[in-house]
Amino acid sequence: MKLLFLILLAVIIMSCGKASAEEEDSREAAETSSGFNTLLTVQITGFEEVTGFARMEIFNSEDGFPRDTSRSVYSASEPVNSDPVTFTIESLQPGIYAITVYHDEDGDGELDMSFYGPPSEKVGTSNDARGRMGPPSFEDACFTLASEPFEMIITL
Ligand SMILES: [Ca+2]
Repeated sequence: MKLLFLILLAVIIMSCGKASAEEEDSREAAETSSGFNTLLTVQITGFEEVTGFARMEIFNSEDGFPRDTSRSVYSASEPVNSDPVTFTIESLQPGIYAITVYHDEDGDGELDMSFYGPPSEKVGTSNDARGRMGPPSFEDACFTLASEPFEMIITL
């Protein structure tokens, strides 16, 4: 039973990575042909205080995920006026993505880190993936954006 689970897990992880490589090709093809985008709606919930900003970064590979914002393919901020905060993204083509969000409570535009390492502001990741001794991996956080509108909820 445990073995079956491990095999299933391996297949899931492999399919995510494999699809990522294939998606790279199809995305390039899409860019040169249709330029077709898929509507992605992301709701962020779990704010402790209704203050500051929710900041989002979307990556299309493990390169730079989750903290190197210069490697992300999409960035957005919304003021936190309520819980949840909703992001509507219309500029992404079908592909494999992973999302990171954080609650920039003090509004300084940066994820504050505590003295001993981990973030002192709340963070969240697509699939609600959590790292054990650090940030979650792209493989755990990635999802497929197909041609149908897609909705996701991320809990901080
Ligand atoms: Ca901050």
